[in-house]
Amino acid sequence: MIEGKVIECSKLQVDKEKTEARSENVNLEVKAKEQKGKTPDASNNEVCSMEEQIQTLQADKENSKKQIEDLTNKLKECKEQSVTMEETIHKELNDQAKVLDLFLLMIDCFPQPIYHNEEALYQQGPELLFLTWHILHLGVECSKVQLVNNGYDNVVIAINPDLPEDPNLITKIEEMVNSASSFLFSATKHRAYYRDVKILLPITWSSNPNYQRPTTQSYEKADVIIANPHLNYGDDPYTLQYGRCGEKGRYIHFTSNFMLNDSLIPVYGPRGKVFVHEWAHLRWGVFDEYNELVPFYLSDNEIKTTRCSKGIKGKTALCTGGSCSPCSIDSSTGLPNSDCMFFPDKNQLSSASIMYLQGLPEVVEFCDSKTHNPEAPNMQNRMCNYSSTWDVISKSEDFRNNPPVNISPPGPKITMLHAKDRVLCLVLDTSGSMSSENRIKRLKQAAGIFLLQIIEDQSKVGIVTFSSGASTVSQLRIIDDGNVRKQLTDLLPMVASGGTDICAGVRAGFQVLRGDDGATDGDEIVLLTDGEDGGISSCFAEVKQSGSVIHTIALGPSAVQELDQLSIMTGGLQYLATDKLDENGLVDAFTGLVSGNGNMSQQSIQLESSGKKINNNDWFNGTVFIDKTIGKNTFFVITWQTDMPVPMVHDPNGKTYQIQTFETDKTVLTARLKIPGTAQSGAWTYAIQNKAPAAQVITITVTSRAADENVPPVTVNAHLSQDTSNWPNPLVIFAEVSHGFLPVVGAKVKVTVERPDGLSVNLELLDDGSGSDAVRNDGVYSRYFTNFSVSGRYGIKVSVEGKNGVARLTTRKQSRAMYIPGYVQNGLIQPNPAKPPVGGDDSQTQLGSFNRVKSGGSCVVNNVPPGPPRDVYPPSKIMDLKATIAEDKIQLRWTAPGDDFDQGNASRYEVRMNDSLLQLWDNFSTAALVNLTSLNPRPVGSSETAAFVPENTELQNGTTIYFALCAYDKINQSSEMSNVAKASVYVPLMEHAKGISIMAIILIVAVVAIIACLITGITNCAVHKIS
Ligand SMILES: [Ca+2]
Ligand SMILES: [Ca+2]
Repeated sequence: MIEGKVIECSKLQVDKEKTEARSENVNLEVKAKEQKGKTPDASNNEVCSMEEQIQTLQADKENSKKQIEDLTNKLKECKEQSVTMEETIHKELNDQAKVLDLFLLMIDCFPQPIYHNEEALYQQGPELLFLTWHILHLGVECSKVQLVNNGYDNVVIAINPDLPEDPNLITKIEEMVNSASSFLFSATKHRAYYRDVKILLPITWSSNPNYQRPTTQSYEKADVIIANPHLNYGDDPYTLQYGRCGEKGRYIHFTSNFMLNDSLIPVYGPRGKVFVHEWAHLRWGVFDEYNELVPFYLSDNEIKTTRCSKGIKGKTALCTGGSCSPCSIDSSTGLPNSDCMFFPDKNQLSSASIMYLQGLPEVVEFCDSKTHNPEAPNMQNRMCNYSSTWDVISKSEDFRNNPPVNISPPGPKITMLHAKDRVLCLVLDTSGSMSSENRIKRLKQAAGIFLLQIIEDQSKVGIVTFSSGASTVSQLRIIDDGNVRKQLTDLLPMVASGGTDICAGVRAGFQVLRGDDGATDGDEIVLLTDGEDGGISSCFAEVKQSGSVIHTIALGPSAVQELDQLSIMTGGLQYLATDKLDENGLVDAFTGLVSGNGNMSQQSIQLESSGKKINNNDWFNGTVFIDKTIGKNTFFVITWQTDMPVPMVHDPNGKTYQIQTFETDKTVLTARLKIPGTAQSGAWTYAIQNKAPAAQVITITVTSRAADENVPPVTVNAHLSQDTSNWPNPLVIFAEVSHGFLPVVGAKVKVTVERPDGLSVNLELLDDGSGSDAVRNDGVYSRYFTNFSVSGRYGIKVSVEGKNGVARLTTRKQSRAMYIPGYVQNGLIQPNPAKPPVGGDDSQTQLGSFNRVKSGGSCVVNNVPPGPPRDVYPPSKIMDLKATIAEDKIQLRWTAPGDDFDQGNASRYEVRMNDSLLQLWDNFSTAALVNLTSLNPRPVGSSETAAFVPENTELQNGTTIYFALCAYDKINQSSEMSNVAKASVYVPLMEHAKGISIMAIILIVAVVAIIACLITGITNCAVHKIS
């Protein structure tokens, strides 16, 4: 072991020493809990439902107060303990055994948010608790799907409004769900089936008395989307999955051609089986076991197909135009040349695996620990640490409380829901505190932008205000022309007084929402408050019953914390708007409130949102790029504090819009310019001069809509990994940048985190496949956030800038069902039609320069300890280690992690090697150490290289060495062990035959870093050829 090592760098989850040591602590804990008799209900493990439990607890104050107190006290105790422990650890660095024990105690304390089901975690054993540290940023968005008594409820399959009405599509979906349900039941070994599935039909389809109204379901939150991509890239079914192993994905996407065209069944397999393949990506966070970029690998100098299980038999061949020939071998690598494909036998003896070839008739199981192929250079091994898919699936939350049952599951109940236009009520706080910080006026500015620019045509909108009581300002009005928008804006409140009764406002809002059809199902409330209200939980039950969605906006630092529970329980958005005017948070909240119906051409898009304190006679200048995908309904809105500034806007052709072309409102302190027609694409500049005698904050907001209803605009979806959190759990900030369904890569994504202490933190989100970013170049940009100062609400704002020629479209490469090239039947290869070439190649669609700004919502973080921030975060796991052998040297490459996950600078590395992958994985700490003492870690995101001549290992033909490393931070906290990189020496056959000495020839070696490079999509990473 290395001197001074606190935390052993190894495969933490199966570390036996720790497991045993931890068990004792766990037992003590459990006993203590039993004595107290205050164990939280362990009946449901779904995080969402835990949150609901908390909500219920909060609602039922009598019973829950004590429980919450107990839990809080325990956490406090733990944290106090942990401070002491941390200090002790530093003192006792040399006593490794003691240190280990202390650390184990520490992890007892840390990763336990109150809402997490502690009892269930303890029962699962220590490794799970340890895992929670890493997986707590579970899931990308909280789907409402639940597995209860072995049945999945509330699975939503939504049809895109662009698809023409087609009853056959409904039939095909029903068939798919029915067959998937029984297949799922057998694949999960009698643990799960689909019980309740809802198909959400678009508003454009004709109505039917059998269709029901949606409640909290929407296209945007659906588990499965049926839609046609704007650019044709084929019909591969895929899951948008960007979490780590075991984390949920966002949605499954099927094209209508996939659903309707039966000629694709031989290619992907029966739809029900494909659905289960994708469901495993979505629900349990497992990955594909094939690899189109690395279809073959060498094992003991034999060519193997990248697959799971190894029991799948077939032939390799090169097939073109229906005729097949044997594959040639690349003499430099020993691997088949490109275009060589593996054709599975139609009939197999092996029944695994669904994540490899779900289409084969005999494949009905996931690879488990017996059938798993840990050698295969695939995503599953790389992302899930060489665990089998079934190992990951069987440990998922779903199956903690759903043991196998001996029943024959009933067929799924399938309900049709018919989407409708938005029905929405603004429920606005006018209590006395709203007069401070100019809030009431700012509310009128921001809500005005919502009513005039954001809310979609044909929506119905009402307005309610509340203070000590509630009053209805406007019943529902249909937004069918500019006049209604204007009239509603004029009704926005301007006076603030009285107390804060949020529930009175919500109830009055429900009353307004009933105005059209007597019901509140599927309707929306936008609830804004700045105040404390002890009675907020009194309407939680009513809210849950209402079937409506509540979006919350917390204005200022004092808004009641339980406010967020209303949005969490209804699946609404939650925003923080601080009083820092230059952040423009209140406007960002309102501009984020767009429809989730999937009709992108209707949606308003925010391009710019910024503010600045400008001195007398100084200028506020900037540039906004309007790209070709947008331009209709383009507005420039300017706000100020005291005196109207003088704005000017120049279009790309040099035309200038002067103050006279703005519509100004000196009472609400707003000037609005509407660009007629479709705004010219290109660079628009603005210049605003402060004419006030003193400095004032001036803000600018630019919004627009799609230029062409058939071309989706470039959009950003920004969100946090969690709705609520407990220190020290890190948050992960995500931004998906896309054009239709295609990822946009190469954009610059900046984020501002507003902290409750009033300070902001700026970060850049990255799409580089390191740190929190699971997949490189997938258009999903992310970063850890650990810079917590005090408990309270943290708000996120994301700005995306695309530069012409740098930002570009790409295709999705991950989490797809495999396109099967053909089958072997009776010894003969029967090829499927060749996969159609992917349309819309990267260069075809020029995006040009673009700007987007989007609020990423907010998250309440509790239990942040007082005092200066403590370092409890190790470097993030290195995911991209690659190894190559050149001559007699081995070269390693990876991306540097930070001191705290992906922030800062790690302090040292520990690199180890072994000739067995599994030995290295299982016993990292005892594997041979590579001496790299001279290597000082570079800043996070830098590329690191290390070259060395291995000691005691002769590099000869067939030699395979595996490498892994850990990074340590300044207080010696270790990252998880990296991916394992493989380097093999392959001597070209020709040279070998000539009898040339191995060490004498130039060995630029073969299969390298396979595991690491799957994601990069760079082919030269796969095979290094002799030059
Ligand atoms: Ca990414
Ligand atoms: Ca650290």
